[in-house]
Amino acid sequence: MFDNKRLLLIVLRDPFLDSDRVMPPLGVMSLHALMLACGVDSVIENDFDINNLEKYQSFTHFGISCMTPQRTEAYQILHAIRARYPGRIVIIGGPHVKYYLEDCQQQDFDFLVVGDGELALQAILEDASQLERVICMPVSEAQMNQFPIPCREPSFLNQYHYNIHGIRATTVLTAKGCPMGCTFCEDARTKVRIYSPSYIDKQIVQIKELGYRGIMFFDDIFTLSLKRVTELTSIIKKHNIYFRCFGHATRMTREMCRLLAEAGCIETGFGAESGSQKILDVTMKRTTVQMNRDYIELCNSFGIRVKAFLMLGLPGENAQTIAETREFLQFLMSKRFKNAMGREISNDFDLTIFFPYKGTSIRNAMDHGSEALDLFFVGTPSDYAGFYKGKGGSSDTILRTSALSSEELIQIQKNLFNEFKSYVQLF
Ligand code: B12
Ligand code: SF4
Repeated sequence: MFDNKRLLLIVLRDPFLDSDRVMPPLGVMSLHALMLACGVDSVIENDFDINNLEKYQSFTHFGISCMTPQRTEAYQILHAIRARYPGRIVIIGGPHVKYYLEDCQQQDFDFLVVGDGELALQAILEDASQLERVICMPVSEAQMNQFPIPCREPSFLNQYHYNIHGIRATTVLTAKGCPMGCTFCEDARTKVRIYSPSYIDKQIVQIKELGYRGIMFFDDIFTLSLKRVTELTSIIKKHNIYFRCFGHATRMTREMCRLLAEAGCIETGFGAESGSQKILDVTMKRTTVQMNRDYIELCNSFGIRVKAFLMLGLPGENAQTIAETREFLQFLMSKRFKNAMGREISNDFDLTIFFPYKGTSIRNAMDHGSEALDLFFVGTPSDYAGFYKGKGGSSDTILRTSALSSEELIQIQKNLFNEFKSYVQLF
């Protein structure tokens, strides 16, 4: 069925990031594992050489994985393959296709895969003759758990360098999707599908065998419920590892925090978003500033460091909301506590400037010219790469509010960074 098919899965570069060799591309690693299991001769390329296309002569299919800031390279590669190897099948998938479908359709891709890639790629490789150009084949939770675990070939994985408190670490997903409805997020209200204990266990075993002792659980929200955290921590505990995950202030409880700490959690990331209640209300985050402060206190009391993710430039940002965010950072960053290794450490934060991707409620409101929304474009979004955390903490800024210009937002971001990053005491 898959005879004589050779698939090149292309992971694009991120020239705008400090490094694109930190977190490995789990989506592509999953597709690669499935393709190999189907008998397709699949290869991952994360350093595509557009000036040496001879290298790729033997491939019959090219699958490009794309996030919105990478679209320019994706389209350049498409044009180069078309010119050099007419007739070969070129597919685009990944988060960019989901919300920028019209943009992708204007390009000459053979297939555009919206959302999950597993069944779609299998169908294309098997027999593409009857397929529509735009393919959407969602995977059920049962199917997801039948697929092979992501391929963590050491020569590939070891190109990515990530650590948690100095411990060599890599990533795992225990679930996909998020039930929350944050107005700035593309993943809002996406179906939650969870991986089975054995699927997760297999990955931890594999990762430990590769010599890693740290794991970053990359689920949108790891702390979805006490039941789930109980299940997950009972699996993790057996492996004697340290880990990091994402929490949510509306879900975190003392019991949950205790289970996390006992299983080796040494850090949680969480979307604090802003120190201003007015802004939190606009994001529909369903949190209060006090809940965010309690979250920090609770985690720290169990020796868990908190990395708070904050944004500037959300609707209605002004001098008052900035002052409240500054106060929140002061609270977060002045804390000192002992971690699991008995060392005195501080919390940490990221402070980016909001970039309104298509598919988010805020962007939809902006595109419909909502008068009530105090947020305005200062340029045309498609002219911007569209990253929010680039080199040296920079953000691609295309917004202003009625009170603050985009230049002022950038300056405030720099000032707060300079002021509070000096508080960081890591390990
Ligand atoms: C882990 C992660 C990262 C990691 C690793 C990225 C990577 N290469 O995988 C790091 C930290 C590097 C990262 C960086 C950024 N990220 Co990110 N990231 C995520 C996160 C949290 C999980 C991604 C993941 O592993 N998902 C699980 C896998 C299984 O799913 P997947 O990757 O989507 O792949 C599936 C399908 O998309 C599809 N598919 C993917 N590729 C292909 C290719 C083909 C050929 C086919 C057929 C199908 C297909 O099949 C896969 C399996 O089902 C998502 C949010 C989310 N929950 O998805 C955001 C997310 C993808 N990131 C996002 C953004 C904005 C960024 C940054 C721009 C942020 C910044 N710094 O400014 C950068 C840009 C990096 C870049 N590559 O351009 C946005 C993307 C928005 C968009 N329109 O593109 C998301 C959706 C977050 C959000 N809610 O806004 N990110
Ligand atoms: S920001 Fe986080 S909690 Fe909110 S919808 Fe997105 S993934 Fe879910």
